[in-house]
Amino acid sequence: MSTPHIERGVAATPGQPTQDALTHEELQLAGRNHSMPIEALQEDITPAGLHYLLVHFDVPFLSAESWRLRLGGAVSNPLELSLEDLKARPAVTMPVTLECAGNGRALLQPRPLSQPWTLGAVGTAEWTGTPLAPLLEEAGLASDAVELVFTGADRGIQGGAEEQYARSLTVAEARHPEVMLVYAMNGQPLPPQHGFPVRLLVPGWYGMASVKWLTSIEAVTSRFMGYQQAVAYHYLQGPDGPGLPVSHIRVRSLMVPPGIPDFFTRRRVVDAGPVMIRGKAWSGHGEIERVEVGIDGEWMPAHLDDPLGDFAWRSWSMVWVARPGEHVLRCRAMDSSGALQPREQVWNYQGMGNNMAQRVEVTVR
Ligand SMILES: Nc1nc2c(c(=O)[nH]1)N[C@H]1C(S)=C(S)[C@@H](COP(=O)(O)O)O[C@H]1N2
Ligand SMILES: [Mo]
Repeated sequence: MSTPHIERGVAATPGQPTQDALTHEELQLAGRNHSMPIEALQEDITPAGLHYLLVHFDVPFLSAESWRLRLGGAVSNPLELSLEDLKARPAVTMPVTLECAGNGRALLQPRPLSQPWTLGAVGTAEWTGTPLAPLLEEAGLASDAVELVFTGADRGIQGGAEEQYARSLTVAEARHPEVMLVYAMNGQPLPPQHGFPVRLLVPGWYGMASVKWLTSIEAVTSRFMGYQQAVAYHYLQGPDGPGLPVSHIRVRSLMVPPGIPDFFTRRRVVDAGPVMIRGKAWSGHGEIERVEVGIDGEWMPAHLDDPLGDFAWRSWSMVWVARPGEHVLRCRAMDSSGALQPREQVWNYQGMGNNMAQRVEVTVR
């Protein structure tokens, strides 16, 4: 692990690591973009209002009537679709866990300056929409098309570049059957902040791939180099890239902190005796195969419930007989690729893919 260069007492530069107190800029982002309250992990489906939220620029308020999706570029048959056109197509409803690639960023030392997530940048909604692959088929991708660029209606400046929010997928990635254009969340039209009227949903990938307020899909014949694709969302050791791109969600588990919280510190207080520890585990690299709970450093297997879906978190539980005193609870999951959550996180410059085993300090009385 390389030790990053830290500057103190200078104006905040996004992406720069810091050990200073939370900055005004981070507070501003934290107020706009909220976590899922961690106790909502007890629900299989996260109510829309409790689902985490991340908006880079401003929420665009779009009209369902005048909204159109253009599918063009390197295609033989460009399409222009209304919301009614999409709703008339075959519909699929699926529970999908979304997690922000920056989840856990604020726990890193030093802290990369950006949205300062602790652990709650995750949620699982039931999304309804229509699969993308048949639409690509209808549009007739040119034989030299290599990627599809998905562009949202929101615009802003990041890293000095003024752009619409846009991300790409390779043709092969975009053709996966689970990739959808979704127009409903938990049975209701998408709320404005979650992409009304239509967003892309890329199950198994970190959230940045699921472009909200989608207005255009363009087939391109060379790799897309937009900011959100080529600069942001990379595993880097310093400001100069390129580094590996962030894509699928790394295996992670979280528990509902037991007992009751202290208001200010959120430290937990639990009564002695049997305590049911529960939580969720998920991965974009395969099924969850094992969850372990660590009590003061001793790891024990948790019970796994049946999976909720191929791209949704899985419930787990374990009974802990709590004895009076101070305790540290942790949890970690392993997926079918063999990946296991680390006990300590390897630092990276943008604070991406932090899946360190959660730590919950508990006082048993
Ligand atoms: N158009 C657009 N799409 C976007 C974003 C955005 O700012 N603009 N944020 C992305 C990121 S980084 C994440 S983590 C998810 C968050 O989705 P949610 O707010 O519905 O939870 O949306 C992604 N799609
Ligand atoms: Mo994100």
